[in-house]
Amino acid sequence: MPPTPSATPATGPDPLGPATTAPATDPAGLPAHQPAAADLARVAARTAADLLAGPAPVRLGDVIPAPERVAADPTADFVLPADAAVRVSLDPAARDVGEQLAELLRPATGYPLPVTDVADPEGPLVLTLAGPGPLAVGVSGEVGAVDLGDEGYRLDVTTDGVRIVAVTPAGLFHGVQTLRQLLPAAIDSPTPVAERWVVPGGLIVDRPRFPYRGAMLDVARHFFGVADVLRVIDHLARYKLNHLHLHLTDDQGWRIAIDSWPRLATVGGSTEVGGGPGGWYTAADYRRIVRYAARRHVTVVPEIDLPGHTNAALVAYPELAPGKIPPPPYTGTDVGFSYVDPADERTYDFVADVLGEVAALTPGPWLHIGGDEAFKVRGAAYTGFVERAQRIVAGLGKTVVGWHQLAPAAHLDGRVLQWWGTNGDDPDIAAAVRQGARLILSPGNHAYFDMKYAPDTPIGHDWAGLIDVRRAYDWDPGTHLTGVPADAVLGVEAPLWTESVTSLAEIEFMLLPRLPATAELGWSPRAAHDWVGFRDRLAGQGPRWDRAGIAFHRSPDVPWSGEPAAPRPTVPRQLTAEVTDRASGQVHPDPAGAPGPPPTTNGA
Ligand code: TNX
Repeated sequence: MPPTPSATPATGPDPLGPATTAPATDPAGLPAHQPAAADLARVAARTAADLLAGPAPVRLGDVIPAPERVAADPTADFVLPADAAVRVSLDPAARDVGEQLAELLRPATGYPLPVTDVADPEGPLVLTLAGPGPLAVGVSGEVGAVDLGDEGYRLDVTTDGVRIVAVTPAGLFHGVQTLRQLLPAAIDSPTPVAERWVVPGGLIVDRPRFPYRGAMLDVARHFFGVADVLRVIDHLARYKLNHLHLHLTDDQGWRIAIDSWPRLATVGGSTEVGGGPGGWYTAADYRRIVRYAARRHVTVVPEIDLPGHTNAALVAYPELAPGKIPPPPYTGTDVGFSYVDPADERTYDFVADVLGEVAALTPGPWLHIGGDEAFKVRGAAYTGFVERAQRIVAGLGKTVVGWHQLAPAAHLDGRVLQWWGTNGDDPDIAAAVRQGARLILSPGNHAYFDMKYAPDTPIGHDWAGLIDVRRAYDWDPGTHLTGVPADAVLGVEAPLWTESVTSLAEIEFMLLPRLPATAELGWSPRAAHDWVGFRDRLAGQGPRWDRAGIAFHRSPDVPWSGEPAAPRPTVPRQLTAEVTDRASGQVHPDPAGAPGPPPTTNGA
């Protein structure tokens, strides 16, 4: 029951101001005189406000990824007032997080939300950078000290306001994403909504399980413009994913301008799967992506796939091809047929020039050199090539990342292998880890979001199986690989290959709702793993995506509630290409029966 106006505590300030006349009451409590019209209006307004009151619609723990510790206090809910300011520590990066909080809240609330670094610890929204070291916390009666580390945060909600404390701006940013999910779903509306902006009371202390949490977008099979990539970064940031891996080159297209080898982009970039026009990023485009990501505390990991998956480069520069024979452009979906000539020194000039330019454009520490499915470069020719490429990367001051096929090449300090197998019993990987390799886990049968959800979902492959939301969620990066201890696992990544994905709506359909599963595996403590709880929290994201106009798949294994508040975004077209079953090497005609690529000659 909402409280009646007379139940308002006498001690608290009346938000509607004092009444103009204090009405006398008779012994039965009825007004002794006819109230003035102004008084009636005041009571009506007050009653309406109180009717809108009530418990917060979101519970403090209803967050993805699940926070490490949550102590709800239902007596401490906070309602954001229209005149709130965002107060931040005197630090440019912290201030920018405050600006981003205001930018997130302004459209739906319509509130001005000025951002200031004038201190007022009592203010309604306060973001504070604390010094490093353990922070005293008391959650659920348990008192202790927690080291928030590079990305952790503490979020306190009391009736007076919301306070987020972190050691780094990244931690503040993650706290802001939590706050966003604690507000009613209408906060994702792009236009003002009449809503009581209530945040559930209590305390959250949170930090990630793994330092690397990411997604990959293949911009080579189909090209996606800068705006699409920025929108994907938004989705990552919302769920505290902190790496965007861009698969920039493949047989069907070369997507980044390289000054010293200009035809890579102008010639190699002009094709894509299915014969479309392709495209490529200029250095300015790429910098824009990197900057946008960095503001959201997301690091870009560029991949130049070598020595295989290079047909587009060979079309542009036949001198790199074996026998210097120019290949025709390729717009199908086969793999494993192309390679740069590992026996020619010119190839290493190319590798050094390309990796040098990409490294110079990339502030993050990683440089991904691919290494997968180079079926025609075998044995010593392959390991010799990889070892030289690894040394080039190290010489540029970057850390090598490569697909797990790199494992047989000699170990290089710090190198990271990205595992995409489907069987966690892989002795080569266990051996590489014993030599010091760290792993990013992208199990094909759990994290490959180019796999279909179900036989009848319109786009995607199924060579690694069908991946519904539960399958995306039900695995443990800490124990997934035999002989690989959790501390060798740098983190998780969900790759989205785009042979069958042609638009932003299709990217979103494939990523959502599975991407939050990867995010939770990478961030939340294992003890928080719980399918039913996750499924129910995930259902709460649906109305947010609807409000934001995001085209997600309404997976039947999630209890989505209600109908969207805004018209649903376009659903993906029916698949128009054939789907290659990589495990069997078979090509399956798509149900729609459209002409497809040539048959696969090599299984993975
Ligand atoms: C395997 S995983 C590939 C890609 C394909 C993908 C399709 C990996 C490193 N290589 O070339 O696009 O399967 O699922």
